[in-house]
Amino acid sequence: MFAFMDTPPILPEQASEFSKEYDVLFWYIMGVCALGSAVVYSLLIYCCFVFAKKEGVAPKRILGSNKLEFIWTIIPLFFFLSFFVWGARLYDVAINPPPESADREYTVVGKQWMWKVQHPTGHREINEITLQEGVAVRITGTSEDVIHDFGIPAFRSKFDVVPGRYTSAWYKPIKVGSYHLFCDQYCGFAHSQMVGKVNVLSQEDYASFLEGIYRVRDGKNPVDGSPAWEGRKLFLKLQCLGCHNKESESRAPTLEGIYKTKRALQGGTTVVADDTYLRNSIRNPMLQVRDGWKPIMPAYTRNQVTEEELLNVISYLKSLKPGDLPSRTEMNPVPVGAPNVDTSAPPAQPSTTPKPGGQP
Ligand code: HEC
Ligand SMILES: [Cu+2]
Repeated sequence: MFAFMDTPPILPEQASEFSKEYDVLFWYIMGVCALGSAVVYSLLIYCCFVFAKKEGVAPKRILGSNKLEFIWTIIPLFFFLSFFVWGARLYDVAINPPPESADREYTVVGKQWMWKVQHPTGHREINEITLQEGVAVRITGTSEDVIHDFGIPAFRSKFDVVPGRYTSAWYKPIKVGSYHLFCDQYCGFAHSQMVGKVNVLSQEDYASFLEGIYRVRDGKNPVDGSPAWEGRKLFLKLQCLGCHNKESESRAPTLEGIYKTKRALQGGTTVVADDTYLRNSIRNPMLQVRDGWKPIMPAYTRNQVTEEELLNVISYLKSLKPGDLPSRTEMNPVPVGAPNVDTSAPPAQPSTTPKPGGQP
């Protein structure tokens, strides 16, 4: 209908059926508003000149015009009502999933600061949602903590996920590709990192995705889902890096190559850094304080790190070889799943002071 609607710099790609209808309304409202302003401002400028004060000429007395009043009420009213009727009709489309999507319901749980997605087939994803081209799906969401908003600009869709409630939307992707997923509701410290990817795959690729053969990752942002990788994310999120980093040899041990080595403790004893030692070092750092270090490390309780997460952190610590520990400037991790992000070049951000106790 309007070819210019596809222009990428103005609007995101149209990747769902709904986005096409939505954009027509968007441009209609834009057009009417632009035209309306053009008329108002031209009249304003016109009147400035035509009715300007003239020497020796007494102005004519004007006592209003019902005809004019009528015209400038009815015409805008017509346009405003057209916005309303059209908008309401589209809203109706947006909130009522088509019947064919009935048995394809995805669930999504928002949490500070990630998206957990589950497919109707049971597949789980974090900060990613993989869909099949041309297949309509429903999505139901809720939140574990605060209000988040599951927003996909390319689908022209967003809906709040609210703790204690289920909300939903539906999509019918029409274009294979990778699109942005955002949290569209400010939700705290790392809100800006609560982003991800929407992968729309062809039928064939989607089938191999379900079988686990298809690699959705593009290699640039290796969200490989391994425990060590998940642990690395936690290590950054929990701000362990504030003390344990490449640069701070004086503040806390670097932890590189720590696994299975002998650790000298205060009091003259020595222990081998096995899994239990690593676990205790995090849950209860006072238990075994390293010789020569101040006991300043805060204990991380279950509220801060669940047992599951702790296992991941420990896998990460075990994987650390000399030179592996991120530098302080990586305090703000690269958003997981962010499209086109090169993780090999972390953004140079000013380092922040760590908050003992982990999460802000
Ligand atoms: C406030 C600074 C600080 C923070 C934050 C901190 N640590 Fe520590 N950490 C220390 C210090 C100091 C030591 C050495 C003293 C001790 O053993 O308690 C230490 C010791 C350790 C050890 C034992 C090191 C060894 O050489 O045997 C491990 C493992 C460890 N920390 C992991 C973590 C993890 C994982 C986090 C994040 C969840 C974390 N630390 C957060 C300061 C910190
Ligand atoms: Cu959020």
